[in-house]
Amino acid sequence: MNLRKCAIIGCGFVGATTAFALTQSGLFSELILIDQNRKKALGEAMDLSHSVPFGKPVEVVAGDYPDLADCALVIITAGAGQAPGETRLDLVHKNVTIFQSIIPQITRYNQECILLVVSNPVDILTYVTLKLSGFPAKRVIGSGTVLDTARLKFLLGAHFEVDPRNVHAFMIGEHGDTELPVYSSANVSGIDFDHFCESCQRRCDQEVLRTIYEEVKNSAYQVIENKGATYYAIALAVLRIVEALMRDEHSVLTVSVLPEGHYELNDLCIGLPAIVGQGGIEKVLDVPLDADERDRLQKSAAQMKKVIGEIRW
Ligand code: 6V0
Repeated sequence: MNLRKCAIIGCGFVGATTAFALTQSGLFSELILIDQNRKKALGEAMDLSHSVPFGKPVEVVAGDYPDLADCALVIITAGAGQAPGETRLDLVHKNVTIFQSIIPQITRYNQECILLVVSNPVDILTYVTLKLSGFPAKRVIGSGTVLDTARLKFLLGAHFEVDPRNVHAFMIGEHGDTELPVYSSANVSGIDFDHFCESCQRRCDQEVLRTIYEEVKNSAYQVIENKGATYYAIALAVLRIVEALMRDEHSVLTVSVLPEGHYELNDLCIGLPAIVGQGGIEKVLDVPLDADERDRLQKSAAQMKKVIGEIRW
């Protein structure tokens, strides 16, 4: 396995922007781009290669599935995106069919890599990837609510007038309409919101927190309505997961994972805080939830189970 070699399958907005972020990162020496539209992969590989003299040394090539043989990491961003007004779950049948063609082609050449799923609906497609690949759960990861958590931190940081990196709060559950914020343990550098609000004298009641949550949940719809797709923030969310994996950082990220009884959940993939390192998922964390959060997580999981039940395998 070559730890300096990564592949991206799907070179649309998200795949190409992720490729750009990865070329800037210096994490890899070889980046393989695969797309069913070969010309798109070729064009992206050429454009990115021309940026190398300004950045970090990396060979970017348009490839095919045999090139995956020694890749340590395969990122999947192939598939239809949401059209304005479409939910992520509306994409399920189209993208499951695409994954049914992609996953066996990956596993034919590589049984040892980590699979990082970004395409939507990401929790369902992570589960589909787990089942179709037969890989151990720790090596099948979805981008989950990493992006949603960033949106939550951004909005809370803006409200509190504090660096969002000092806001500690998670979005968990489905990367979609049933996701939820974990406010019960949220804090700004160790200071819980109630105490922080006393000192900063800004209004921060349940109504404000609810509005911020609604804004997180509706962010993608708003961006898609305005510019047709979301890709910069997800590309850096993917880079963040990739850094945790390739640098063995043991970082806590809200990735889409297979819980094994955590929060009484089984046999689905869903966004939960987990420790991510070189082997993939090292541990799913049992972050304390209050009764309302527990209830909402169960409802989100029930929605995932319903969709999984409708998959045509
Ligand atoms: P896009 O720009 O339409 O790109 C999709 C690409 O996939 C195209 O280049 C296609 O040619 C290619 N493709 C389709 N089928 C195949 C196949 N069988 N094999 C290889 N390539 C194929 O979409 P965009 O890049 O905007 O979005 C890609 C996916 O990411 C969508 O499902 C989005 O919904 C999803 N996103 C996930 C996010 C997350 O947080 N997880 C965030 C944003 C988008």
